[in-house]
Amino acid sequence: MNTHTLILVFPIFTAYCLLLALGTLTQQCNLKEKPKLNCRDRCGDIPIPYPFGLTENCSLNEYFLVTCNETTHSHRPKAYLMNKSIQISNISLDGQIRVLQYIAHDCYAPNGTSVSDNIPWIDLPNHYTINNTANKFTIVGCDTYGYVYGTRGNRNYSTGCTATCNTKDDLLEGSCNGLGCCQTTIPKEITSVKVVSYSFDNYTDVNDFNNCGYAFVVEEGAFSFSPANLTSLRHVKKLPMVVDWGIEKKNCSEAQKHMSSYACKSRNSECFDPSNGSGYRCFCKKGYEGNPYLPHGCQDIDECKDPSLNNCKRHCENNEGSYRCSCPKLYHGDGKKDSLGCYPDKSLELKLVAACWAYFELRRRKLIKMKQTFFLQNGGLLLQEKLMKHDRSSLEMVKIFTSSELKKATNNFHENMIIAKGGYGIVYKGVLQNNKIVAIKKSREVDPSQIEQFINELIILTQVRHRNIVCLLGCCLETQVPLLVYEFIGNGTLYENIHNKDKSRFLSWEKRLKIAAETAGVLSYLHSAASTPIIHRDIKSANILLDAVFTAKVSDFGASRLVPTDQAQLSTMVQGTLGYLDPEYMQTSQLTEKSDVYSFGVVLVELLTGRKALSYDKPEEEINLANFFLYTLRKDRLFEIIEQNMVCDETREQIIEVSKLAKKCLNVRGDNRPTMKKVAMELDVVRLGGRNPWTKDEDDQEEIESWFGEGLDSISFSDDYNDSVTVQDDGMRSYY
Ligand SMILES: *[C@@H]1O[C@H](CO)[C@@H](O)[C@H](O)[C@H]1NC(C)=O
Ligand SMILES: *[C@@H]1O[C@H](CO)[C@@H](O)[C@H](O)[C@H]1NC(C)=O
Ligand SMILES: *[C@@H]1O[C@H](CO)[C@@H](O)[C@H](O)[C@H]1NC(C)=O
Ligand SMILES: *[C@@H]1O[C@H](CO)[C@@H](O)[C@H](O)[C@H]1NC(C)=O
Ligand SMILES: *[C@@H]1O[C@H](CO)[C@@H](O)[C@H](O)[C@H]1NC(C)=O
Ligand SMILES: *[C@@H]1O[C@H](CO)[C@@H](O)[C@H](O)[C@H]1NC(C)=O
Ligand SMILES: *[C@@H]1O[C@H](CO)[C@@H](O)[C@H](O)[C@H]1NC(C)=O
Ligand SMILES: *[C@@H]1O[C@H](CO)[C@@H](O)[C@H](O)[C@H]1NC(C)=O
Ligand SMILES: *[C@@H]1O[C@H](CO)[C@@H](O)[C@H](O)[C@H]1NC(C)=O
Ligand SMILES: *[C@@H]1O[C@H](CO)[C@@H](O)[C@H](O)[C@H]1NC(C)=O
Ligand SMILES: *[C@@H]1O[C@H](CO)[C@@H](O)[C@H](O)[C@H]1NC(C)=O
Ligand SMILES: CC(=O)N[C@H]1CO[C@H](CO)[C@@H](O)[C@@H]1O
Repeated sequence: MNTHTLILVFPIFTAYCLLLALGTLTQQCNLKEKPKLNCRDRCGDIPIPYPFGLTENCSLNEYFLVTCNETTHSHRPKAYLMNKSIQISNISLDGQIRVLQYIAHDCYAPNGTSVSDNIPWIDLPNHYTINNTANKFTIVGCDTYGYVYGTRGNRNYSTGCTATCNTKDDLLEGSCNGLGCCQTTIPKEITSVKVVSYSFDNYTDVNDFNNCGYAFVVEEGAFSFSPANLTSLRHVKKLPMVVDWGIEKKNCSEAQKHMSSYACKSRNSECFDPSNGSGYRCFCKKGYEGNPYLPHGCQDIDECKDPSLNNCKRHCENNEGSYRCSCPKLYHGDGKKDSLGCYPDKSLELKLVAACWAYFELRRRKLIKMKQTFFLQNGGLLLQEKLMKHDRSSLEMVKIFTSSELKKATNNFHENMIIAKGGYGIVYKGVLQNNKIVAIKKSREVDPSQIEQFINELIILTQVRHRNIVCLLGCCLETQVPLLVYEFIGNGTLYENIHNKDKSRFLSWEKRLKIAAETAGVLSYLHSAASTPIIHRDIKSANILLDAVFTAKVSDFGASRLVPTDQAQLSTMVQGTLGYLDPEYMQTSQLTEKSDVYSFGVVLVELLTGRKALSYDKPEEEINLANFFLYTLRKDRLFEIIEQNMVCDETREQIIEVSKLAKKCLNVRGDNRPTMKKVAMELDVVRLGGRNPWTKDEDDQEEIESWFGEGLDSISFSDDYNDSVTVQDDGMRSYY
């Protein structure tokens, strides 16, 4: 694109980007429906949604009038339906209320005379019926039977059950089928109930542990029988019962004939035909939520905000009443999770969007002088340059956070929020506004080389997504030092989990094997599957994070390098961590993916032995774990250094296999080390319990000579490993 075209297209970009910005603005200005003007919408802590109301002008009609009694000082305010004595504990717009109803009790003195009893009843107003599936008639007692009487229209119904027991030992917690407790369903669509409890023998036989019987209609799930209830119910006055409500005793088609009185006021509401007894109800249409009884009550649901409401893979566009899956600008496909998804689409558009973005960066820098300095200092240009070079819409995946957002999340980078400190910087725990917990990495100093590492990590992590790689959520470049925002991995580093005695107890051999296999898998992926091979360069237990189920998550790509596909080797400044560092790379500075294999070998040994890669408190020959491990292998003393609590008959074979594999990874010559792909495959084979088909013939021959204290030159190697590998390896070669 030459400068000419740029000048032409920029105004168009401006308009385009402004439109995008406006789009998000209108979405944010979501008008929330308020209750009717000047109407209170609660009674104490009970919400009172329209059509219910606390005054006549606030409720749809007298049937939805709620009386709030706030005069009792010692108790919370109580809500009553109309001006009757029906107490309400909850109102649901789905057409139900919860009513607190008295329970019947019937109590006797030890000599068999009645002490107290009551027969409560409830008579519901029009448009209310007792729900027959959500409630159960219940009897509690050991010498007890009882009835529930109900009326529907002018018909009477009654049903009942019997609860007895001889000793308290007969009773079962949570069981209500005749022993001390019985339950039965109630007739449907009744509008009034009366409950009565009777006794067979005035509790004379069971008086030592039970002298009362109880009867009540209760919401199923609100009462679970416990033997203690034989006495404790004496002090309970009311229990909840579910009551259905509707608007008028009409069906929908009838109600719609009189629009002025039709209660489904919201444009996006639907009428629901009545069940007998209660009237019709209103619901918000699919894709909307809110109060269908208010003119603007049903509001569009933003399905894109909640991943469980949409099935989009990446890009979700909300619209009135529904949503649409699409692909970001540089992708094609339908964006749905289960079908095509999105595929990268390298086209001219990519360059246009990149240019648009660059243009806005330029503008922003003109406007905000402070942030500009930081942005530049923090590698903003470098980022732009790399993003453009890598021809990917990496921007899609990375959110640009504002500095204030992250300041808030970390309580202004408070000390208490620090979860890790290292040479690279400080990692804080942060809580974003949506309560999502994140880890925020902050460079220690304004050191250009460190900042470059940050940008490097940013670039790399935008190129790869993998379940075993810590997920980068975004970055912030407008602070003095750049900040990277990651998903929060809760269970610490592998290093802590191995070397902290309290934690290592939980790290069984099985889990260690899983972690090893997952780490190998992801390294194999980075080396081969990713579009441009990536060498991590700093594999160590401290860079492998674990989540609550011990899933490995490789992190810290600050030192990583993208290897151009036409170059298998890359000459770089030697970087890494002592103890894990590939000795060959240390000598030659030739970076290949085999350096990661060596470092991974050290991690394997760490998992096997529970020892640190370098332990200066040990005798000299044991300081370097890799060397010491190879030494013990040679002396056939492997099990002397294996973490003891892991060794048993079932694991012994696997431990030997993994040790052999570690030995191969630690080969001083990179060429003789297996590829990460092969390591991953072998670990999988070990995990699945099978014998590895390509290792069985080479055990006896010692392929690695000791090299401590000696120069590399004086060592000879056998190449038998390579012979057995080439066939398996063909698939890999094609990537390079
Ligand atoms: C109800 O509204 C009418 C007219 O708006 C008003 O005259 C009346 O006082 C109101 N009643 C109550 C109880 O607020
Ligand atoms: C509120 O409740 C108290 C105690 O239950 C009762 O004495 C009082 O009369 C009630 N007030 C109203 C307005 O119903
Ligand atoms: C409420 O009580 C008043 C008088 O106390 C009565 O006139 C009115 O009819 C009652 N309303 C209902 C719906 O029962
Ligand atoms: C009231 O009902 C709503 C909707 O059914 C429910 O979410 C809420 O937890 C209930 N509140 C109480 C106090 O039972
Ligand atoms: C039974 O006991 C109650 C109180 O325990 C007493 O008031 C009543 O008189 C007694 N009745 C008889 C018949 O003993
Ligand atoms: C049970 O009590 C009732 C009322 O107190 C009394 O009439 C009846 O005789 C008593 N029956 C027995 C078996 O004690
Ligand atoms: C009774 O309650 C259940 C559960 O809440 C509900 O699914 C059902 O529709 C209700 N019955 C009526 C007639 O409203
Ligand atoms: C229903 O019971 C009530 C009293 O509980 C009684 O007055 C009425 O006559 C009964 N109706 C029928 C149809 O039996
Ligand atoms: C029944 O007993 C259990 C256990 O003591 C208690 O938690 C529960 O609240 C009781 N139920 C009622 C309704 O009193
Ligand atoms: C609604 O009710 C009217 C009268 O009760 C009846 O004629 C009509 O068929 C009903 N419509 C439906 C859809 O049930
Ligand atoms: C309403 O009642 C009538 C007559 O009792 C019955 O035929 C009909 O099925 C009932 N409708 C519903 C929705 O229960
Ligand atoms: C720090 C932390 O979250 N530790 C947890 C690691 O995982 C084990 C097992 O799931 C938990 O018991 C620890 O609390």
